[in-house]
Amino acid sequence: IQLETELHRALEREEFFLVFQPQVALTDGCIVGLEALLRWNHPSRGVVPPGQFIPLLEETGLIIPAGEWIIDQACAQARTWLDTLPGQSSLRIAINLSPRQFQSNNLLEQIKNAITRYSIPPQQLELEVTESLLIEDFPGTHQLLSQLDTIGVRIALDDFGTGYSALTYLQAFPFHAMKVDRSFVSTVGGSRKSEALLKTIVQIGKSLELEVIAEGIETKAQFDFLRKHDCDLGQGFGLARPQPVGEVEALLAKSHIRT
Ligand code: G
Ligand code: G
Ligand code: NA
Ligand code: MN
Repeated sequence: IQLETELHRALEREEFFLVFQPQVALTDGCIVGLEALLRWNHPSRGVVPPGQFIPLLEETGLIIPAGEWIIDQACAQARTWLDTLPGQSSLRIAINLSPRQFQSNNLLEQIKNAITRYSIPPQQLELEVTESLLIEDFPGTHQLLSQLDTIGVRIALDDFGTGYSALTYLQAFPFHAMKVDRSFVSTVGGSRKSEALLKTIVQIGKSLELEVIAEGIETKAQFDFLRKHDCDLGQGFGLARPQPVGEVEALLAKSHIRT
């Protein structure tokens, strides 16, 4: 209850901030994109991890105004980087969207407004959605995702493999990318069967002409395995942790990142 009252105030008191985790091309280690991740700087508890407050934002409906702030903030930051960092003109920004935000009636407007306000090339904005969204409301969701596809933004299926993973979703919705859940990545070096499964998931994505992003890369063995098996991009603590803005700039200044 306490936390809920404080969450209401967090937005107006500007206690939320974004950190960014690099998405790296496995072929050459270049940073292709940055995933924005929400943090809450609580006045007495310090930085609260999202697992502790995103569910509460969703239950209270506060994820709608907070989500609008995240979209605006991430695009504003992208504009700053596009303007100030030489050689980063094709940098992408990824934003997580909760299923609740799709029920807000003006998600499409929010995205259009942000890309217009900050002149973000639409193909440089990626929206991450989870399977739970697809399960909830098929017709409305499909239409909205198609409208987003039409304006040119990219859509990624996040945490692939953790939910029901109906493979039909992959071709029924206009996805540009598949994010392989880190539970599969963590099996590298384990059983032959689990490695075969990871390899097969990557192949499914590739054969559907999706960009495949592996999440949760922590070791060189995982990086090498995924690269060998044709995965496009990687993300994980072994490459770079989610970082505040200033540190991202230092990372972008380096030519490439490897495990
Ligand atoms: O950053 P971290 O790994 O602690 O995030 C934990 C969870 O919170 C993840 O499932 C992540 O997708 C979610 N999350 C982080 N930032 C955002 C955000 O801006 N919006 C939404 N909807 N979820 C987020
Ligand atoms: O649900 P989503 O995929 O958006 O969650 C992203 C979350 O995963 C972030 O909170 C981020 O902190 C976390 N994360 C990113 N890289 C790694 C990693 O290598 N290992 C683990 N355990 N978590 C990671
Ligand atoms: Na995500
Ligand atoms: Mn994920």
